[in-house]
Amino acid sequence: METPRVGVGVFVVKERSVLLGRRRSSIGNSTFALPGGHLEFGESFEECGAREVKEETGLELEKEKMELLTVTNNVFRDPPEPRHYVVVFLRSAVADPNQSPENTEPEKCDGWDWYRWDDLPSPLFPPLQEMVNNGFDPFSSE
Ligand code: 8DG
Ligand code: MG
Repeated sequence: METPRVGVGVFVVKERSVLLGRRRSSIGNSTFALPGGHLEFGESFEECGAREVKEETGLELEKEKMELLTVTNNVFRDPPEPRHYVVVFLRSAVADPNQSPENTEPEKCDGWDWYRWDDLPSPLFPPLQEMVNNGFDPFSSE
């Protein structure tokens, strides 16, 4: 029996834009999602978020300024891989605003780019689309 897992997603922000990439994955293939991944044993949410962003994009985050935004409970029922994730969302700026994202895991992503929050690409990863539909705004606490 599968058990729920913990995911961490990071809103890497720059002015009014967030970093998104098209997933290559059995879950949400070809949809635009945040960088992120699975919490490893012993990690803090912030350590996990910074590690995943570094692994997936090469970007260094401003670690001391990472903020906890929200938590969602996501059940992906579709075969071949039904999954249940509790996902913790963080927000962070990049340490060096001149550093550009790189597609360091091209088998997992088509490439990263900045998208304005009021002009997001389509299709979004369904759990991200649902957050948008619910009125979630990663900039509202600024
Ligand atoms: P890892 O093996 O490198 O640890 O993980 P990954 O392969 O990078 O995992 P992931 O699929 O990117 O993220 C884990 C789960 O988090 C994902 O399957 C579903 C959940 N998740 C959401 N929303 C988002 C999102 O916007 N981005 C990412 N990356 N994951 C998300 O519910
Ligand atoms: Mg990932």
